[in-house]
Amino acid sequence: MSDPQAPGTIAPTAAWPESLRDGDPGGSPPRLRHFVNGAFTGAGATFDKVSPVTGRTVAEVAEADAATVDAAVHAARAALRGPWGAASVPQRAAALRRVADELDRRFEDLVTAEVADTGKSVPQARTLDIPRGAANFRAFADIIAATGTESFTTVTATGAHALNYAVRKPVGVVAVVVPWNLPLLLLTWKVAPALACGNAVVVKPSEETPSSATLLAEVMAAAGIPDGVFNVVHGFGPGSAGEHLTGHPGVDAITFTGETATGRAIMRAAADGVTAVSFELGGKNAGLVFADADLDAAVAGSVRSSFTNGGQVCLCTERLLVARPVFEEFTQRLAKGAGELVYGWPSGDETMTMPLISTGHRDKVLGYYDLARAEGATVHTGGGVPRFGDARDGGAYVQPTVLTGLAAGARTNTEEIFGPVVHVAPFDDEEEAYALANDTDYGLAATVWTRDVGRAHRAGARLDAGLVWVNTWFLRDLRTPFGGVKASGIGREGGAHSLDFYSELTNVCVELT
Ligand code: NAD
Ligand code: 6OD
Repeated sequence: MSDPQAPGTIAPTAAWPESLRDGDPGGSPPRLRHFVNGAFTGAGATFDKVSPVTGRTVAEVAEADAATVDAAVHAARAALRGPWGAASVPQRAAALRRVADELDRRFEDLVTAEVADTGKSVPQARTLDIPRGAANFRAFADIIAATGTESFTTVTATGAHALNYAVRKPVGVVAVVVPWNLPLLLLTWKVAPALACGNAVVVKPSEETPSSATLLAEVMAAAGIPDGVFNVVHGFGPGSAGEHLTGHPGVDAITFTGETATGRAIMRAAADGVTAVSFELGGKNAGLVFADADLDAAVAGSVRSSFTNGGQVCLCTERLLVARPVFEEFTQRLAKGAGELVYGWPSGDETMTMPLISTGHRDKVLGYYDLARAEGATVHTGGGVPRFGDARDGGAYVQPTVLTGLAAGARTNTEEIFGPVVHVAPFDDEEEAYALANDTDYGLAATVWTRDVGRAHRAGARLDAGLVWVNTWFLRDLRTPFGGVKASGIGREGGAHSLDFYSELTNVCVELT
């Protein structure tokens, strides 16, 4: 019997929109191009994007050289001198809503593109990833329309009387550099507020996930966003599009999501131009399970927080700290839950896990599985590579893995792995739980499972993290501050915090007497 989820049915070339195939409907891999000043362009060097599911080539992608990046930055600058630069807040909010509507219209194309690039399941792409594209644009249309600026009536000791008020202006040309784990979600999370504030953007998607950004360019054009306001350059980081863009003197601000080490490199590049940066970086997030927790919810929530998207979410829990009285039962049930995650093909309705983004990343994660054993860990489930006996054996899968027995300072317990792996350790009291959770260079997110309402609030105050979820995980309100402390980031985005990064405030002081 033929498998309805066999590679042929998930291979993108048959299903991808014509525009991604560079006029070749014959089924050869699509050629993805840059989008500069309202037109697709891309002669010159290319690289292959391969499927994490099968290892087969899914797209040939243009790689931007310095001249292409320069053209994109200049197109963005020119767009700011055109109608976009003169657009009012209601006009920009309306433009964002048109983009959201167009994203809804292209919803299934975007699902196809995202699944082809990442190997994530179609159900996850439909429910988690792709809806956030339109949601990000609608949220920032609402936020910019509803946000005023501060004003003060000033009376000085000498009797001067003045009105002070702030005018919000775009920063200018914003470079948007994003990773591969939630490609459209993370890209639009930055592009939407940047455009809401009247900027023009040059985006550099990850070399691993070029497709949804390319489709977003089509969406922008269809929504009537003027040429040059949204530009896409494809390529790698060092010595390629990423470095050309973040080191370009015409860039006024850089917003970046990715590894902490990359953040350091971009910060150095930004120093010359004293360019503003907003960084959403790595994590080694803790989950705290107290003895009074609803254990069913804590186990199910921890399976979700550690293994969603193959553990490739910056917010994923890699360190679980569990009250000693429930430690054994919790660990056993967590390992059972992890072992029961269904691999499937991405198009399968029941599929709950996914490959890692590449065989290179798989090898890094497997290296940590080996290191954990060498550091003395007990492996409760996983620890290796699943075998399928079909085309997925050419992909980048690893088994969801639950570990115990590591010292708090072990490398496996301190370095971000970014895969489906979690270490579980016991604690004896609340103080010890906070101390262990905070004993990390990172500080992005923490999750707390407790029925004690006082402890829920104490945890929020005591945990060194930008986000603390209590009895839930990755529940988002786009108006709230999002970002990390310590090595997990610089600044906050979300709601008014995004507006503060993507705009400049000029204070105007008018003498009234
Ligand atoms: P990465 O840092 O390797 O790459 C991110 C982007 O930066 C890519 O587009 C890449 O091409 C580009 N890049 C790489 N080197 C560059 C350089 N020197 N100059 C300019 N651009 C460069 O990260 P990744 O592997 O794509 O993503 C995984 C990482 O992202 C993890 O560390 C994860 O925690 C982090 N992340 C953080 C958040 C957050 O909100 N804090 C969200 C998602 C992912
Ligand atoms: O939900 C968001 O807005 C967001 N920035 C999520 C980041 C997830 C990291 O992988």
